[in-house]
Amino acid sequence: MNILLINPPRDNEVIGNNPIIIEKNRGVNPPLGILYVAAYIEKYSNHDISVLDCQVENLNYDQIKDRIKKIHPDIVGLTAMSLTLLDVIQTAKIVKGINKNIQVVLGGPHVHLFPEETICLPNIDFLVLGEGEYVFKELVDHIKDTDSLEAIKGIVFKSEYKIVNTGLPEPIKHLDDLPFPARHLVPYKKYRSLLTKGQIVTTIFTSRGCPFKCSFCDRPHLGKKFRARSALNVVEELQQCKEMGISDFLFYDDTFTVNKQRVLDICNEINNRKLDIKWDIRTRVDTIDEDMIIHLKKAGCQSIHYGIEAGTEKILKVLNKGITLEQAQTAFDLTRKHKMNILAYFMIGNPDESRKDIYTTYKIMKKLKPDFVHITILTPFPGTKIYNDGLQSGSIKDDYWKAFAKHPSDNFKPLHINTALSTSELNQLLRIGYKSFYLRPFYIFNQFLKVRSLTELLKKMKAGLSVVSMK
Ligand code: B12
Ligand code: SF4
Repeated sequence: MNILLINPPRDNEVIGNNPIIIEKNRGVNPPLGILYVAAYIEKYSNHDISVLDCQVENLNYDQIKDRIKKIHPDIVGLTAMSLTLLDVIQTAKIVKGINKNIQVVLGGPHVHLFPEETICLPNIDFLVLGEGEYVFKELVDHIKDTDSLEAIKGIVFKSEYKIVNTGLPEPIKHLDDLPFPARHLVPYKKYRSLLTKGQIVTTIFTSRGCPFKCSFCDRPHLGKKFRARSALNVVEELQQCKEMGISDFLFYDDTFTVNKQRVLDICNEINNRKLDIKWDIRTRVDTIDEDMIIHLKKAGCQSIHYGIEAGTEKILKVLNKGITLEQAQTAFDLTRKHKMNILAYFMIGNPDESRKDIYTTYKIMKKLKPDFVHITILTPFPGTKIYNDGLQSGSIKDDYWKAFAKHPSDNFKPLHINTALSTSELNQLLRIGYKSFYLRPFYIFNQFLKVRSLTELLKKMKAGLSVVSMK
């Protein structure tokens, strides 16, 4: 079989409740999910596999059509998130327009949340639920043998007049068994990030699943159980990337520091191999300590991204964040003490949040002294506790995500959930938050003192201008 996996473009991405400037200025990261699936197929089957990342190649739909025609696939796999569904559907339509016998398979978080709705959309033949590596290989091995499909756990398809859903697959137990993402199948030198200083960047996942229960968050497809790769396996992947010319890494684990010993082992192994890499991590203020920070710093970790979300204990409780502002202050002080950058995430428009609460959050945000902040208006995602509670209590009138999954339309706009403030008030408060943080003379002065290159200066100026011009 000739298999093509596609990361669709972002032309019709549904924009949440945030100014486009925030959503679009993210840089382009490798589509790790399909690169994992591709690596597995490449290593454990005789099928031909290629990957098309329409985002990094900046392809329009005509160009995508030409590329698919050239590759001549028998099977096309697409990765689907709820907000990217329109581009997924458009790409599937192009595939079937080229040849209706090409089998279209969808995977990713959206299909996991809405299997029945998604399989009924036009031009879709199969869904793969949960983690795709094992299940997709099983599916492509047996795709022509329709009688054996029902025995494959983790797929959804239409059979005569019924929908067959074979149920969720078991989470992959030993992540070390998986081959590293097939970065060589995409133009990996093109991935750059706003957060690194203009170098080639890649993302890496060293664990799957987050054990915490924040009410606004759902990573439906990777499960709640924290499953980690061994330190040696992680550093092997870093070394492989280094040999490909990649030295900058975004560790995209939901919470990198769940297991302290593993963090220390990864850091020590990076140092033992003298890898000389730059990286950053995402974690929580209650799963980190000074020992870890010292090790991280020594191993080249440059910045830590912390989700704080709110500056009042009241809203932290509503969000079930499970952290205190005291823990936040301690973690930030320690991170700063060891001269690492801090990016802090905040949200406004949370349930039960008043204007006064938001101003308190902004006060705390400045008191914590992160280097950068990322503020968004809370979008209740499908599958989250906040969304489900809203539906149950009636504060969310209709299940609008389900309706969108059934009939995706380009005028869909997910609603915010705060009843005290209107959308325009929240937008105005968001601008106030950004400007009050980034446009402080002291802050600007400090940032310019830290500039080390012209590229960095230009990036900072561009970022600054986008804050000034936020409408
Ligand atoms: C890194 C990341 C990004 C990166 C890179 C995205 C990318 N192309 O990979 C950036 C920053 C660009 C990004 C952007 C967005 N992201 Co994002 N992102 C993530 C994050 C943190 C990790 C993704 C990842 O690499 N996972 C690791 C791999 C191994 O898992 P995976 O990608 O899910 O893939 C596995 C399975 O899903 C499946 N699979 C996936 N695709 C396919 C395809 C086929 C054919 C098959 C068979 C299987 C399969 O197999 C894979 C291997 O097991 C997740 C959270 C999370 N923990 O997963 C959010 C997440 C996926 N993002 C999310 C969202 C909403 C977005 C945005 C829409 C954000 C926005 N606008 O606010 C944009 C959309 C950008 C776009 N148009 O592509 C949501 C999706 C929720 C949903 N219901 O769909 C998540 C779950 C975060 C959340 N809110 O909880 N994101
Ligand atoms: S917000 Fe972060 S810590 Fe909370 S459940 Fe989601 S990934 Fe885990």
